[in-house]
Amino acid sequence: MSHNDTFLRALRREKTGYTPVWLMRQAGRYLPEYNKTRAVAGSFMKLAMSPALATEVTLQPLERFPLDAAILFSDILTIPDAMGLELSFTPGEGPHFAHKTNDETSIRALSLPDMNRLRYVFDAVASIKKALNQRVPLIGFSGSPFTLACYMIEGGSSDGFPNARRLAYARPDLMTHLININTDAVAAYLNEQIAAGADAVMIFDTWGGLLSSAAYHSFSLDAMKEVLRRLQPNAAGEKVPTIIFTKGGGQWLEDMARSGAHALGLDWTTDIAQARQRVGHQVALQGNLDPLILLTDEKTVVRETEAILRAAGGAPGHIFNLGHGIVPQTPPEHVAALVETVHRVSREILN
Ligand code: 1CP
Repeated sequence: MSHNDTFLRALRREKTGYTPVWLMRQAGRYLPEYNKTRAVAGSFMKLAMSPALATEVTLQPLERFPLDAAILFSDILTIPDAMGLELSFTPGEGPHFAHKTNDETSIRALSLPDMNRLRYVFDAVASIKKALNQRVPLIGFSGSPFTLACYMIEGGSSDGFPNARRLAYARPDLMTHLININTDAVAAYLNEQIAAGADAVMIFDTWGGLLSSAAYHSFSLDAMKEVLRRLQPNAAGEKVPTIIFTKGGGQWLEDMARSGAHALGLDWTTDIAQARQRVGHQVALQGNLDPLILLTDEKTVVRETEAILRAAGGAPGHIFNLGHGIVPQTPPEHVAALVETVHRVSREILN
């Protein structure tokens, strides 16, 4: 149990004195101290593969802002890297795989990676937990089976992932094979993070919203459901709360609410008051400020943050977050104003 367990209580839709807040990509390039540590490490992967440095950067945003959760510093693409695709990141250019899996031969050659190749991630979880010393809960995470497949098929980042979408429609059998392997890998990976001490886990389905509704259900949501079904209790024998986030998934919230997840992450295009009406009180909701609002001015940040808190209303089960990751140009003072506003205004609304 953490000293500040507001985040975990909100995930379980219990009453809290204020709305907890954490931010997607809260450790990252908008923080000068992150850029410094990354330069010392030499590359993103060297940073992620060092449990000591990963711990250092995970804690950096918590030293600056009174955030209510920490998130493991790692990346979703560690799994395909461990499958042998050889991941690298060049500054400003995003992820790149030396090998792609975009045809029958390369996809059939894939198999579940040895979890020992991902030991550095589980060691980072254990190291961060120790350093946090129960201050706030630690979130573990993975990409969704479909979102991982997008990067594996394109070999890196892409505008719209056309090859992944074409494969899903042209060769549903091959796509299913790839998704099944990723489902096994994601479930094993999250279970290791839970065993190492993660207090909650989140599945990032960044690209599920690119699919047709039918393909979203068969290639993304069903695979996330299967992962959730396979999650094991933690060392204390407790079920760990879960969050699923499909960017662009606003039209499927009712189905996502029946997935078995404790909470749904919302991007900024969904009205959070309407989302609550649609899903009722089955799940907690996490979100959903447009990250670009952090590039405006303090007055606008405060006004828009308040608007989301009021739209979320006084019901238990809201975790404040951005609708997607913080952009690198974000001034840290605007993040400070956001966190202060969430805590101050939600105390008025909830009490
Ligand atoms: O505080 C945190 O949240 C840090 C941990 C974290 C997480 C949860 C990082 C560090 N990456 C992620 C998840 C992640 N990675 C996602 C899912 C969430 C999302 O949609 O943002 C995705 C799609 C990735 C893939 C990835 N890794 C990208 C995006 C590429 C694209 O297609 O647009 C990038 C730029 C990375 C590198 C990366 N990962 C994390 C950081 C801080 C960075 C910046 C890299 C650097 O320092 O060079």
